[in-house]
Amino acid sequence: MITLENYLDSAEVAEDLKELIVLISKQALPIRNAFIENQSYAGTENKSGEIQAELDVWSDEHLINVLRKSSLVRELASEEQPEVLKFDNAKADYAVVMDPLDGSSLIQVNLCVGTIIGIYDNGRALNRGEELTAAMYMLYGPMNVLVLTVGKGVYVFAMDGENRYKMLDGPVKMPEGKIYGSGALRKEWTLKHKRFIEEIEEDGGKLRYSGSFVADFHQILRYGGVYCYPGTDKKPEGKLRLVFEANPIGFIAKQAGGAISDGSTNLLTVKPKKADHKTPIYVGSAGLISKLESM
Ligand code: AHM
Ligand code: MG
Repeated sequence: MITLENYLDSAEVAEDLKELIVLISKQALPIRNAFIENQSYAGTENKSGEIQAELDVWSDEHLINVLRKSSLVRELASEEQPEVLKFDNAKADYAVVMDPLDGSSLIQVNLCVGTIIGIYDNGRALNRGEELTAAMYMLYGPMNVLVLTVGKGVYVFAMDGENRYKMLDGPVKMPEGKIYGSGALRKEWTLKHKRFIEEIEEDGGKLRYSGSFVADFHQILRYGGVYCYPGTDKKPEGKLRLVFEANPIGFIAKQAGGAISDGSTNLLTVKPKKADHKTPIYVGSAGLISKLESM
């Protein structure tokens, strides 16, 4: 049995980075335990104008407090915060970007949701995705699963009854597959997006879209295919965010042999203009992404 800690030692990760990753991984349990108590909507909006669920707010505050107290983090950018937070107690040079609870509208219907995290080692939160030091997500589904890369391949862990993570699998190789899911209304899709999806369907593609990016991506990671949230004529930048969603997930996809794009450019090379920079997202099997980019 290989634990998360054993893996981080064997990957020769710096002690303070190991401490940070393990600390974040331990928050899966309190976050999950909070699901029953915090079911309603908080009545506030985040910077993207989305209504925040109580749980979005709770998970955000919980992670902010834990990370502030750790003294390991200099800057923190959260999907639920209007500005990048700066902590003056930092003894280390890590910056964290996070979506504290992705897919939170699905909690009430008991579908899978998760926490997305990216870690930079230069003390600044707004960087290109390719500069990430580590990226991970925790999925709250039938199992509590942790998917992690420290830039040395992608590893999957599952939580046991004692809040310890054991390795399930890795390094993970994303296959070329035919699962697809797309956000935005079909009637609003651009011609290029429509053609891309139709070609996947003609090739035997199978639709799987839950409304939780992190869970939908996890399926793509294991079975191959593509997750899309396209831009539309009305919203050319789409719905999802470069810093908190695209970059950590894209870094994991790349480490597993997949790719991420806005339809024409590798998103990991894009410098964020601001914390809530939105972008169309296509993430999945390398062959499908390169086909899209050449269309
Ligand atoms: P969230 O971070 O507030 O949960 O919003 C992002 C979510 C993604 O998880 C999901 O893929 C998308 O929004 C679903 O949007 P839609 O309902 O428009 O398909
Ligand atoms: Mg999200």
